[in-house]
Amino acid sequence: MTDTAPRRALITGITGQDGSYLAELLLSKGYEVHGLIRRASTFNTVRIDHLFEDPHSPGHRLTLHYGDLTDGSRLVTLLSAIQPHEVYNLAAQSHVRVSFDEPEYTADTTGLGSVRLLEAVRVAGIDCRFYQASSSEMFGATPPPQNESTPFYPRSPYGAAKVYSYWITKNYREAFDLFAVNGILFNHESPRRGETFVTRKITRAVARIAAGEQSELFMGNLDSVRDWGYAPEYVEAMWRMLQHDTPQDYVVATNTAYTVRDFLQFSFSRVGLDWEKYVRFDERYLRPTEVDALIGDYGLAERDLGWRPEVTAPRLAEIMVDHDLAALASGRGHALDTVEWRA
Ligand code: NDP
Ligand code: GDR
Repeated sequence: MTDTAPRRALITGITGQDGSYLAELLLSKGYEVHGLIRRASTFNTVRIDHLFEDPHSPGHRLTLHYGDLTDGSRLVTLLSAIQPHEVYNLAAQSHVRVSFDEPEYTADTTGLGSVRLLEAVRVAGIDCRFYQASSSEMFGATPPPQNESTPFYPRSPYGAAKVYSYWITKNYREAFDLFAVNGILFNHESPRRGETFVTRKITRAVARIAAGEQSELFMGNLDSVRDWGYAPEYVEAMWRMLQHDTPQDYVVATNTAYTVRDFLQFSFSRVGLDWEKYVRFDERYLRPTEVDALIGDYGLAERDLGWRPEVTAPRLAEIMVDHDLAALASGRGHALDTVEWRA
């Protein structure tokens, strides 16, 4: 390869919230981007459709490949064919509440999926840098603030699976001298956030209530404290971790703390409504074990990577409500829109 050839990246989970923003970032930096997508009976690429290029067109830089983190041999053939310089493992069954319903599948995808991908890198003999999407959920019951030295105490099958992936990534770094890092990201949101995560569930409901299309919003535990950041800023931190001189694990957070109740208040007040008039309790949204408080400390990422966040929960709620209002007004209220990037 010559110095002028583009760098190649493989993103698992490219159809998800983070995968779509990361693909945009890497394409904007001149990368050739390859994404792993799951075969589905309907299209599942709505978050990246605006990036799609006809594979017949010369110079196209985004290529999608069918595959699955549960299919190890496919990962080997894919890595051998692509020969990426950077691999970002973002794929996962990422919903904490759902992980209690599907613990074994969550372990298979969110846990074992990571070792299948690492092993594929090793077996295929790829000289690449590897990013693992680790999570603040690993801290679970350990009180905040949480940093890179905080002990893990997962409180869900999802959290436990992510702890496995964290350690196996670290083990491949130490055992095989692989440049493999864990980004321990706290909750991050955007207009592309999945509709069953709490922030997006709230902002979509606010838009629908403001438009007279919905009258109630059923919620679970409003007392949870979270450190919510903005997804486009967080994918920049992922990329910076792989450009650093040495492989190192980093917390990515905003160091701010708000409750679910606060996020309700920020979101409803954006449209001049009082949230208490609309929100009802439904125990189906409670978890068997809850993570009460996650508040990060991004000091190491700031020192080593020069990364710092700008958007925190109050502004995030405005961005998401404004987007969902616009989407509803234009008849796209159901969609995970990428409209802000099409403009
Ligand atoms: P999403 O749920 O939006 O995206 C998950 C992605 O994983 C989707 O592309 C999904 O594909 C894919 N996927 C799921 N199962 C498989 C599988 N078996 N094989 C291949 N692909 C699969 O997650 P986010 O973008 O929010 O998060 C990205 C990663 O970061 C996840 O690993 C998540 O656990 C982790 N994380 C997220 C945080 C957050 O606040 N967002 C915080 C910390 C960590 P499909 O579209 O087909 O379903
Ligand atoms: P989380 O995000 O579990 O932190 O995991 P989620 O938005 O699902 O929940 C945040 C908090 O809100 C409470 N909550 C509700 N949650 C949902 N989804 N729906 C509700 O109706 C509701 N009512 C209250 C929850 O109990 C919880 O305390 C996210 C995911 O993106 C993970 O993949 C990621 O690893 C972590 O963030 C960091």
